[in-house]
Amino acid sequence: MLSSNNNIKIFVIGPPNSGKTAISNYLADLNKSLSSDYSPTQGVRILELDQIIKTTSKHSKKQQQTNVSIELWDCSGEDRYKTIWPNLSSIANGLILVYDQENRLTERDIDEWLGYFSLNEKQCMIYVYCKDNVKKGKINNRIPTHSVSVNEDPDNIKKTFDRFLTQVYIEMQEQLENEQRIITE
Ligand SMILES: Nc1nc2c(ncn2[C@@H]2O[C@H](COP(=O)(O)OP(=O)(O)OP(=O)(O)O)[C@@H](O)[C@H]2O)c(=O)[nH]1
Ligand SMILES: [Mg+2]
Repeated sequence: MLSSNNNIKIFVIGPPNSGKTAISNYLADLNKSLSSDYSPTQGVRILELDQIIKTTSKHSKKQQQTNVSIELWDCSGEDRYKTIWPNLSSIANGLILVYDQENRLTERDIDEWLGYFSLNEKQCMIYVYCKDNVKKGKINNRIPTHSVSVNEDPDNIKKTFDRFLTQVYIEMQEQLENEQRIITE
């Protein structure tokens, strides 16, 4: 299905109380207006943000900037909603899996969560949410994984999110080009 490249839907999933809403609020600049008490998300809440993506043209090698509107789908971590995610998979352009550093997910858990969405590895990223202090160290997940903290090092969330967004955008462009090629062949 051909889709507009300037609207990017990123789903934020993971276990309950793992930091999905905290991270989503930070990315959408909502931190100041909301209490930091834990309040479980019901179903899904959609946060909107605008961003500029910088890429290099494959043909002219020139730098180009594109204004994109992003929808962050901050999903509930409750089991009862899990059956809904595969139905929404076709509209998702990117997926962020969040888990708490105190409640780490196994490779099997990670595969199960990512399996609700049929996206490729370039469209996925993992955040290990650290409530207090960020424990550095290499994490061997097959998907790019970053330890992040809203309180301690929020800039790292922004930096890694921007990089991920560019990668998702490039992947969307490539998929669109492939679809167009199939149509015109
Ligand atoms: N700094 C900050 N912390 C928050 C914010 N929202 C939640 N938290 C804290 O972050 C931790 C995780 O909470 P959430 O991010 O709401 O958890 P979640 O993964 O969205 O949980 P579910 O919605 O139930 O699936 C809790 O300890 C909250 O107190 C926020 O806006 N800012
Ligand atoms: Mg939430």
